[in-house]
Amino acid sequence: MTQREVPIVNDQAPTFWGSDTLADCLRAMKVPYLALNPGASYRGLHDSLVNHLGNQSPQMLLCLHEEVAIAIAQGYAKASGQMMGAVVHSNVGLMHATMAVFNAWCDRMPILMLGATGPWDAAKRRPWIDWIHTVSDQGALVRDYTKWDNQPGSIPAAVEALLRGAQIAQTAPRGPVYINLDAALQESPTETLLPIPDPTRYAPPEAAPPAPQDVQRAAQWLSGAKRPVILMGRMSRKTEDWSARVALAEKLQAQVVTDLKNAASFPTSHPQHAAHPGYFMNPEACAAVRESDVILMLDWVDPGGAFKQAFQGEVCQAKVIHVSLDMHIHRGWSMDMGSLPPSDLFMLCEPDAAVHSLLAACQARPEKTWPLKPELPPMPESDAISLRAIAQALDAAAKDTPLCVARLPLGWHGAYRNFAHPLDYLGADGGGGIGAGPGNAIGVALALRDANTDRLPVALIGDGDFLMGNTAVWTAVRYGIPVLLIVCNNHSFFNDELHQERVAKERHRPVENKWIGQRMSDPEINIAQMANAMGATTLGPIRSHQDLQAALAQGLEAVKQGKTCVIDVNVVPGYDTNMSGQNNTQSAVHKR
Ligand SMILES: Cc1ncc(C[n+]2csc(CCOP(=O)(O)OP(=O)(O)O)c2C)c(N)n1
Ligand SMILES: [Mg+2]
Repeated sequence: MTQREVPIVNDQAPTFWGSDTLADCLRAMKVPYLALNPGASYRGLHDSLVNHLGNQSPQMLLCLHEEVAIAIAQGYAKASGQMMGAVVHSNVGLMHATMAVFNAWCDRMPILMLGATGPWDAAKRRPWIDWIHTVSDQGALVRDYTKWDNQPGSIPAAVEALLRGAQIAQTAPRGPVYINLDAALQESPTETLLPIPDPTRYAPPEAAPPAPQDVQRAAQWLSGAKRPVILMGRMSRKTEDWSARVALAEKLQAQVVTDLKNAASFPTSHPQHAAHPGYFMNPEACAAVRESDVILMLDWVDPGGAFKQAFQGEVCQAKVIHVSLDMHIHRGWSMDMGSLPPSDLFMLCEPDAAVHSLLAACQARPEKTWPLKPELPPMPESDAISLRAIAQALDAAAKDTPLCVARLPLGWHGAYRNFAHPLDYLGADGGGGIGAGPGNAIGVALALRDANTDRLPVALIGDGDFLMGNTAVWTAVRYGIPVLLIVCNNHSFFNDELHQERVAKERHRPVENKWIGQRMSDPEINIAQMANAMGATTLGPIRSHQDLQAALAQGLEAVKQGKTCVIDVNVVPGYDTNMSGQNNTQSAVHKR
């Protein structure tokens, strides 16, 4: 037996502890990692992970903030489609975690989140600290944005909770679950370890196929349509699903709309891809929807919002086929379900399952020619670096090396870069909670590292996003996770300068004041130094095009060598895209 399998035992002490069985269960369930920040409430489990399991399968990933731990788990699921775990300490760790839990919830990403409370048995509480870290109904802190939570009362019940939690989290619509392990339970001595049931018997169900009569009806409408359009929202990372989506769109000669909130789902350079993807629908996307006679909506985020943008208050006359399981997760607290769409046929199934069935059932429509997407105007000559300049320089630096873009900054325009593979782009944070970028990117990079691909993970991150979640860099360095973070540093929470500008104009107040309370200057923050202090390879601040080109080449090379690299690039404040969600009837390509 290796040292890992042998607990270090003291003859006077019982051989095992309640948390040893929980650790065994996590191993049997093949939870690969537990991203965590420590705390006494789960010192029992912590000990079992280290001394009973040897910190392997699952391996702990120490994080410097709970929000980062959850963001890493979210990123891991985004790239791999697989679930990992996280552990957060009592009420305080859970409170830190909440923003990231909400992001994962809105992003429909599975996470097995464990937590603990001080002893529920008040007689066992240490003075003061166990009292302030024990709350009634701790799960209530996250209940409105987790799929399930539980506080098991015994070790067998905790084993069942882990198996059930994993099953629920990984069943669509997916999402985080929270299991609160009483400290006293973890620390209860036991003579023998409990046998763990075979986890494969508690696996999540296979995606159910859509009802055949629904498929027939949808296929009839789509095959007979004059101008079908497909809105592709939350789709899988599987290449066979990607190919089926392309085949369906081509068979139907349908226009396709995608967005930047979600991961890549269709080749953006395909002639049928109707509009450059954005966080909001741009005029071309709206036109494709407005002019169509049959709309196939595949788990689109805020489906009713798409109609509002496209029809501007008019009633949609097209037949609408809505494919989504998302209503199963809609509850009263959060409005992340978006606006209610009309649907003439509602297929309650996973969108990719519908795509495969529809591909088989639809008739081919005659080939059409497609209008070209509007091109961006030529990039203005300027010494200052724009997001667009970074996009071009990254293209040039990467050449034929496949990248996985784990994150894009808010001002990104969909025309800057094409996506041709499910791993080319992995979507946004889900809940619009700034600070997720670094953690998400490092979770993505961890999944790619373990998948042994030669695809290099790259994230383009706003400086505000980076500064809120930057300590994820240390975790990446600590665990040898190769990733390139390009910080698009406009020294501002610039998105909100635009909001202040809008308000000032509306109120006839000085627009020049829009930066106050938004800019991170005086003193300027040296992001490269921050990342450097955490052990990353760093470049920057980059202030010229020439240095940018060299830095990106160097950064990609560093990632190939297995390094965590952070490049601080000074960019001019300004967006090529409309990020307010308002006035979207005007061209999305407007001047800075
Ligand atoms: C947790 C959280 N706090 C505040 C906001 C409001 N907010 C939205 S965008 C943004 C600015 C983000 O800054 P940065 O990442 O630098 O991108 P930039 O706006 O400069 O393009 C802020 C503060 C938010 N969405 N989430
Ligand atoms: Mg910024």
